[in-house]
Amino acid sequence: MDWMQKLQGLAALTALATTFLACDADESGPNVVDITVHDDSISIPASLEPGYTTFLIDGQSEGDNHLLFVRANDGVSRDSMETGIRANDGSGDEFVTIVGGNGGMAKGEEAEVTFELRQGIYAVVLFDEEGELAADSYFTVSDADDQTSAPDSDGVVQMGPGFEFSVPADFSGSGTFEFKNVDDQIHEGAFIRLPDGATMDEVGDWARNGFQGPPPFEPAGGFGALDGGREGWLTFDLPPGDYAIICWIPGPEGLPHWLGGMSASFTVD
Ligand SMILES: [Cu+2]
Repeated sequence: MDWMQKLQGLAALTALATTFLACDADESGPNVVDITVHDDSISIPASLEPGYTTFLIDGQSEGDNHLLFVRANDGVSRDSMETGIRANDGSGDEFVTIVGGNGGMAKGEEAEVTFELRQGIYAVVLFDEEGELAADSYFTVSDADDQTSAPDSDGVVQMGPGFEFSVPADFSGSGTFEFKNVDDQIHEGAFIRLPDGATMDEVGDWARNGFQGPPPFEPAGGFGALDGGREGWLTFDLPPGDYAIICWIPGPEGLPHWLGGMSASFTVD
């Protein structure tokens, strides 16, 4: 083999390697991070890579295991963000963007949610049933190269415009769905399961009466809050039953958006 053949061989190998690398980058999918929710703390790595990130959330709190992820807006320090979050009076809202989370779920349940992280300072926050701050953890996202890609999706659950969900016709209680907030305000896509015979009217009465007493439904996960214009993905597999996807975010007069129409019922056979 002369040097010309060797060079051609090398060029072919390089082309092959480049193709493989391109495929890899294309099919890399999201980074994966494990999180455990405890009663008064949240276990999460202190530093993460940027890009699409799947959080596998292990709910070990006696409460709702309902996490909210926020990113400090550019120029906001970690201290300012922490002070705003711990005040828990809405004063910190201007410091952060709400980038995702999971719907409430019972102890022992797990959630799989995906959204995009970019360089910056983040917090993950847990509230108890009374809306008090139960735990907050902070992490940074580095400026490493983003090698990830978005997860494969079975369809899109659109939130908004206004108090409205658009759910795909084949939405049947399992798969990976993109949750896309096309509105200019915050929404969420929480799942609730209605026990046999329970109705959404009863859930509505419970909410209008100030959320007194045990809720007439079971929390069943779903996608947590997202600021307007953002998206995330939820991978889920629900047991058979009657469900609704609803938005609990308070609207006019403090009543949740779903009482203004932001709910959709579905059945898992
Ligand atoms: Cu909403």
